[in-house]
Amino acid sequence: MKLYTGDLSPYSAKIRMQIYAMGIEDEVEFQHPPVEFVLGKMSEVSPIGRIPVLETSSGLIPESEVIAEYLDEKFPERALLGETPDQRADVRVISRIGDIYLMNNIFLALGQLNPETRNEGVRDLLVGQVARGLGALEQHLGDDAYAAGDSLTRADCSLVPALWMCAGTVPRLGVEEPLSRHQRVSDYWARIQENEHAARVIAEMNQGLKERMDGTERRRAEEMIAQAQARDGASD
Ligand SMILES: N[C@@H](CCC(=O)N[C@@H](CS)C(=O)NCC(=O)O)C(=O)O
Repeated sequence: MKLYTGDLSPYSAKIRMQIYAMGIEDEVEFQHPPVEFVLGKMSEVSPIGRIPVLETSSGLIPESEVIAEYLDEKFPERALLGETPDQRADVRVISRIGDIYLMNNIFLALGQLNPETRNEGVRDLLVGQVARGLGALEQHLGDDAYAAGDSLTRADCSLVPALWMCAGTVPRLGVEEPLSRHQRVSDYWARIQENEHAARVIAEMNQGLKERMDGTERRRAEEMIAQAQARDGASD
């Protein structure tokens, strides 16, 4: 299998963390997304047009949560969904908080990062939704070492990139860092960063952010486009 993934992509980081924690790195090859992604034409490859995408022998699977379920079903002895129906429900709820109420709203707010062009109404609406999601998470987290019990589950894989964005991206919108208002969430965030798989994807996202800021990502994209044009030219 191949996973189309980007270091900076939090939804991809969620799947990479699951793969690391399941110990199935030998089963999945990581690849930069194809040139269509760079050209804003990823929907020509995968209709939803976003990463991560998992390529299997039968085709392409988009959507991180669907990929996560697929990997758990493919390697059931290593699944990270929890032991009982109640624990699995808990894992799913926390994962949805990470994906839908935190990451999705922060993604929508990315267009408001530039203070020169920022629409504060849009920013406040979305940051308000993130605050509401964190309030819900505060009530769902316990004092266990991990998000849904005493072992690592997919809830942690979704929360790590989501909280990384809350801690690092939200303040770049010109608002206060939102985690510190929630004691359990803050304590969890401090704890989970000590986990080896969490630390690994956090380092990868930080590297991806550095490469975006210092132009490395843009140069890589330009090279991919030039190579694709050369290939197209050669096949004419
Ligand atoms: N719901 C999707 C969201 C994926 C997503 O938004 N991916 C971002 C990168 S982290 C992306 O591909 N953005 C490109 C775009 O929006 O065109 C999932 O869970 O996989």
